[in-house]
Parts: sequence; structure tokens; C-alpha cells
Amino acid sequence: MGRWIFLSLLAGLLAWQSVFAQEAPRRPRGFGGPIVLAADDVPAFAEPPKGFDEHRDGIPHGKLEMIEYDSKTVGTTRKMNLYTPPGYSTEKKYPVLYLLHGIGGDETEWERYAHPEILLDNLIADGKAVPMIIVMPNGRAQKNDRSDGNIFAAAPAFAVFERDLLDDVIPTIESRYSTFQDREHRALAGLSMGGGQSLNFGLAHLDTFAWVGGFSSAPNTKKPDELVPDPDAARKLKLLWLSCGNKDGLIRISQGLHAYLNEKELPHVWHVATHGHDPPEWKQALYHFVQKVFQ
Ligand code: FER
Repeated sequence: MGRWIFLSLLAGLLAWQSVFAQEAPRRPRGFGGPIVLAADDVPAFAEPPKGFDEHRDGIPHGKLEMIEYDSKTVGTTRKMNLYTPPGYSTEKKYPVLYLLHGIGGDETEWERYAHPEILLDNLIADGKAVPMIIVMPNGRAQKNDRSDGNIFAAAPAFAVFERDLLDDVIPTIESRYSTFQDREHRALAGLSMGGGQSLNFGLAHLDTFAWVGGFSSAPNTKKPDELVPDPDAARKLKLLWLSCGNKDGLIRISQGLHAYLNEKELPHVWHVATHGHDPPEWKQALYHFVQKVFQ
């Protein structure tokens, strides 16, 4: 008898805790939200192998550098972080992945969160990713593009970045580096706010990008029928990628687009790993994404 009272008290406590856990905001603003998982909200890929994110001696290494460009859109000189693969040579041409950061980030965020240069050096050495250039620009297209003060106040500047990317960033890269210059050799992906940007801009410019990925996409993501008003036109994508952690209070945004794409029978990757809205999620998403592009 005592055991049953104990168990029902425990069950009651756990039930209250889960109600509380769903309702309590985990972040200051906007990141929360109930998480309701569907049967197909599961990983499409296994966890990366041990050591995938560790620098290896004895393999060729690429180069990371911070470069500057003049932005007509913003009217300032802006920075972007850039990875060139091992043995980069003007005798060859390379595809380019444009990789966008989140609302609190800047051009250094991907390097800090995921070390794309380590992931790529390892994958290229193992023949699992093609040598590519990775461009990590600053997606906050305004004169003060630092992530200080109220980071949500800069949300409109993340929409302005569409013009900076198309008119300033891409022409700069393609004039300074030895790149292919067609849609099949440009990929656009990003995390959270940058995931929303990638879906918004990539799906609106199917002639510019053939590979588009939204990682843990934020509420800046347009509604599914605005993103993909013409599912047949979007069939020319080589890859449409959606991923999100199953503990991420923003997952409803990716789930909504996934459901719409299923309804329209538009092929896409749906990868739901067991992370939150956090760097481990984005590191493994990038690891898998870069193995799917340009090949
Ligand atoms: C919001 C919640 C989160 C939002 C943006 C975010 C624009 C972005 C999160 C991120 O980039 O990590 O309501 O509105």
C-alpha cells in the first residue's frame, strides 16, 4: 500500500515537472514552445564517428582566413570568414557553400561552434566530401553588424542580407576565388536565423542555388506556401535539407515545412537528431550536410 502511494506521488511529481518543463521559457524570448514529436521526427543519419571534429595530423589541411569586402547594400566594409580546401589552386575550380549564423552570432560563429575547417579537412581526406570553399559572412546587413544590445532588434537586417548576399558577397567571392559560377555549384545553409535566411533566399532564387539547407530554422522562416509557392519549380533543387533537434522549442517551424513538403511530394532530407537548439546539433548537421552537397 505504502509503495502505491509512493509511486503515485512520484508519477504526479513527474507529470507536473513535464508540464512545467514545457511551459517554462528556457531562453529569454521566443525560443520556447511546446515540442510535439511525430513518428517520423527521427534521425536520418547516425551520430558522427568519434574524432570527426578533431584535428588530424598527417592529412592535408585547408585554410581559414577573415576577408573584407565592400558592400553596396550596407554601405560599409564588411567581414567574412572563408575556408579554402587543402591544396586550393587557381588551376582548379571549386563549388561554394555559403554558411549563415544565428541571431546572436556573426562571421565567427560557425568557426566557434563547429570548426568547419576541421570537419572538412577530415571528410575531404576520407573522400567523403568534395573540396569546396565555405564562406561564412555576417548575416546582419546593417552598419553596426555586431551582436550587441537587444539581438532581436536586428531581425530586419537579417532580411536585408538577401541583397548583400546576392549583390555583394557572391560577386566578391566569384571574382576573387577560382569558383564554378552556376547554381549546381552554389549551396546555401545556415543555423536558426541563418536557417530561415537560407530557406527564404535559397527557395526564392532557384537559379542561383541548387542545394539549400535549414538547420533548426527560426521564426524568420517564411510560411511554407510562401517559401514554396510552386512545388514543381522547386523540383530542380538538387537538395532541400531540413534538420532540427528534437529538444528544440523552435522545431514546430521545421515540422510545418516538412509536412507541407510531404503534402506536395517534394523530396527533402528530414533529419531530427536528439539535441536542443545548440552547437552540438549544428556541428553534426553540418557534418552530414557537407557530405550531401556537390556530389
Ligand atoms: C524568435 C526566436 C528565435 C526569432 C528568432 C530566433 C525572429 C532566432 C534564434 C537563433 O538564431 O538562434 O522569435 O524571431
